[in-house]
Amino acid sequence: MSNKEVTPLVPREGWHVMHLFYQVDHGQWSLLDDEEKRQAKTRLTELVQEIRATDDTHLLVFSIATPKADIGFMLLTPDLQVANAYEKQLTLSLGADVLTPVYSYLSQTESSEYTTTEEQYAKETLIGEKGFKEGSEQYEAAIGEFNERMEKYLQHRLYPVLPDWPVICFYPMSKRRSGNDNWYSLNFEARKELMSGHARVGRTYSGRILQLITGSTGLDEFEWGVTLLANDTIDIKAIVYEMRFDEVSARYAEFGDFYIGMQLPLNDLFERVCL
Ligand code: 76R
Repeated sequence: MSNKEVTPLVPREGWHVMHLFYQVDHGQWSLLDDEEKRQAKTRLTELVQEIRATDDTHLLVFSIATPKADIGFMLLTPDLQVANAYEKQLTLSLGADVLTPVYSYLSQTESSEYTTTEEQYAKETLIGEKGFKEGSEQYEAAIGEFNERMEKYLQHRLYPVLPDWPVICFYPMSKRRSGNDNWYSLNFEARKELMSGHARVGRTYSGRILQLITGSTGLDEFEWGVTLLANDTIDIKAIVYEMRFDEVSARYAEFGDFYIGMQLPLNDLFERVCL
C-alpha cells in the first residue's frame, strides 16, 4: 500500500466493509486493442492478489445476476484509508470508464448488543432450563464451553473469514421508525426479546446460510448491510421469506435493493462478463 504517511483510520474494534457494484461499459472496452485488454485484465488480477495479500484483508469477487450490475466486490479491511485507496484502484483497474460504479455500500463489522451474556445463559439456560447447581462441576464446564463458543462467535462477527460458497446475496436494511412501529422507542428488554425470536429462526439455517450483518448507521443510507452466503439460491429465498413473518422483519424492517452474485475465479469472471 502506498500513502503510508496518511493517518490510518482503523476502528477501535472491527473492520471496514465495502460492497462495490459495477457495470462493464462494453463500448469503452471495445476501444482497447487486444494487448491493452490483456494488460487491463492482468492489472485487475494483480490488484486482487495484492489486496488479498494485505494483512487482515479479504476480497470477494463475484458476477452479478441480472443487468443491475456485472461485477461485484466485497472488501473487508481495517483501515478506511486502505479501503478507499483499493476501491479507487479497483474502479480504474480495467482502464478509464470501463467499470462504471452503479451501487456501493459502506459499513463496519460489529458485535451485537443482543448477544447472550454469560449471566443470562447461566440463569436462564443452565439453572432455569437444565437445573444445574451454580458452582457445580457440570455448571462450570458448561460456562467454560459457553465462553469458548461466544469468543469464536464474536471473533467471526468482528473479524470474519467468509467461505467461498458460490451464492452471495447483499441488501441494505433499516429498522422502521414510524408511528407505533418505531424500533428505537422500544426498550432494550423488548428489543432483546424480539431479536431472540429472530435468532431462533436464523439458527435453523445453520450450515445453509452464513449471515454477516455489518453496521452502517451514519456511514451510509441504511442502518445495516446484510450479506448472506449460500450454496443454493433456494436457501436465500427461503430465509428472506421466513424472516418476513418474524416480527422483527414483519413489523420493523425496511429494505433496499437486493443483489445476487456468484463468487467466481477471476478468469471465469472475465469470461462470464464477456471481457
Ligand atoms: O448474535 C448473533 O449474531 C446471533 C443472533 C443474531 C443477531 C443479534 C442473528 C442471527 N441476527 C442478529 C442481528 Mn440476523 N439476519 C438479518 C437478516 O431479510 C430479513 O428479514 C432480515 C435480514 C437475515 C436474513 C438474518 C439472518 N440480524 C441482526 C441484525 C442487527 C439488528 C440490531 O442490532 O438491531 C440485522 C439487521 C439482522 C438481519 N440472523 C441470525 C440471520 C441468521 C441466519 C442468524 C443465525 C446465525 C447463526 O446462529 O449462525
